[in-house]
Amino acid sequence: MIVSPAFAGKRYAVLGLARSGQAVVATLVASGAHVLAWDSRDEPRQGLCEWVDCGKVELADPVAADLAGYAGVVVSPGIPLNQHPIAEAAARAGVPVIGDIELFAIARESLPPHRVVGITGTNGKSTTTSLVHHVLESAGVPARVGGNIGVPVLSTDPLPEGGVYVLELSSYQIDLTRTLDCEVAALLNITPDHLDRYGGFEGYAAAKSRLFEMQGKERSAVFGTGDRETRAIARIEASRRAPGLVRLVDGSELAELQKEWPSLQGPHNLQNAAVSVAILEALGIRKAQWKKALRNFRGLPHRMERVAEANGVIYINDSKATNPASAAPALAAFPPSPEPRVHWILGGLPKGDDLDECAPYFGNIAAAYTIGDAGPRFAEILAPHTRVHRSEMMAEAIREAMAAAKPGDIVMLSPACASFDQFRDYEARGQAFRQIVEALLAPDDQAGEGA
Ligand code: UMA
Ligand code: ADP
Repeated sequence: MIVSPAFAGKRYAVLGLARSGQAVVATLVASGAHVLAWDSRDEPRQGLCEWVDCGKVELADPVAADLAGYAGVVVSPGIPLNQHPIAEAAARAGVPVIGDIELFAIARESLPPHRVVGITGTNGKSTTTSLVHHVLESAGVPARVGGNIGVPVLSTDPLPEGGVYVLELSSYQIDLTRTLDCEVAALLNITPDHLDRYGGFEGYAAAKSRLFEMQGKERSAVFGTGDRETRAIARIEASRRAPGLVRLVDGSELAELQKEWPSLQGPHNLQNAAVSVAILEALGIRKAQWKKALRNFRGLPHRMERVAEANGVIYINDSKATNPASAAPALAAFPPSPEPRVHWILGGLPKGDDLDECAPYFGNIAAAYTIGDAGPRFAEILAPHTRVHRSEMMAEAIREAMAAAKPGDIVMLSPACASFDQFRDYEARGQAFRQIVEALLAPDDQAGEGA
């Protein structure tokens, strides 16, 4: 856990006691701060004493408290500040509203000398964050991941001198951060997302650009080139920094190498790899070091994860592709050779009524297997283009795909939908895919009978 004398004796209110809020309370208490904490749900309030010395925490709603004299109100990223009364209560008392990443920025001064990489974007953040981390570790540089990837940064153990914190930052987290001066900051892409929190696309893009505005002008910045908004932010940043500190990468210089990276296939992963390499070079990692490490990167679960290979057929779990825009690059990754070879399992709780983003790659599909609520609509869209099996359930879809696939084919779950109609979340859906594939491939098909 990260602690800092910078918080000692100060007062903080903490709103939201899930993963990031718990790490915030633990850090502040261990650093000697006075903490007022709250969550709108009973459960996290009642469970407080299980993870912190609750004698040192006052439980009360900061919206109703007198916040005069507080050093900050620390809000969880999932709390919608555009609607929540805490914003006004804090403004009335003249207290800044911040998040866990800002506390980390404040604590940096008392940590051993280190560097911070901040990675944001609409898609590809987790992959890029873990790839940068993997290469740093392979090169012998002490490194940690933290932030939106699911590891609250304050819960990580401080790195020794020379370490690098690799932070995945959502726009919500950036909104709550004021002074994080990343040695290297990166923006992969911006496409419409989370618009309910920003009153429109412009507000969302502006939130992302603040990561770069917080950097000193001697710092490095890396940008993808795939969309207009990202390029516009890159231009502004290039105009205020010395030449060479801002890099725009389109991946073309790495395209030849991509075939050597089994876990980084598809055009989206070329973007993620290119941004990662530019970040690593800004940190002083040499080509010989990153080239080797990219080959043995294993990828993250549920993102084009190769879960099995049998009889010349590859099984891929891309359960994290929860909308057509993120399923499209997965389809694009497997062009015909010479026949179409993707057996595409898709469906779930739909986010829209079409598959327009995937349409350019319909020619890559050998057959489609539809499941869940979106099944009937997707079957209707795909029927003119390919053979469609209305499988309804995941196990049936896999069974049918396995029977149809020939050596050289790909059986891929890339659902283009949320999972909540049939599964707890995208992770449970990916897990189910893997388990069913493994069971059906088991030598005497134990699962085939009775299971
Ligand atoms: N709460 C209140 N009052 C409210 C609303 C919520 O008290 O009015 C409480 C809830 O009861 C709950 C807590 O606030 O206990 C929720 O906090 P949270 O949603 O921020 O959850 P955390 O577990 O702290 O997770 C957060 C990030 N969550 C979000 O941004 C929504 C996690 O990103 C992140 O991994 C984690 O901190 C560690 O840094 C998740 C995410 O979904 C993966 N991110 C979005 C995305 O990727 O699209 C941005
Ligand atoms: P994030 O953390 O930003 O949600 P992930 O790395 O977890 O991103 O990838 C989530 C999904 O988004 C993947 O399954 C993939 O289909 C898609 N994806 C990944 N990288 C990109 C990218 N650079 N551009 C577009 N889509 C991407």
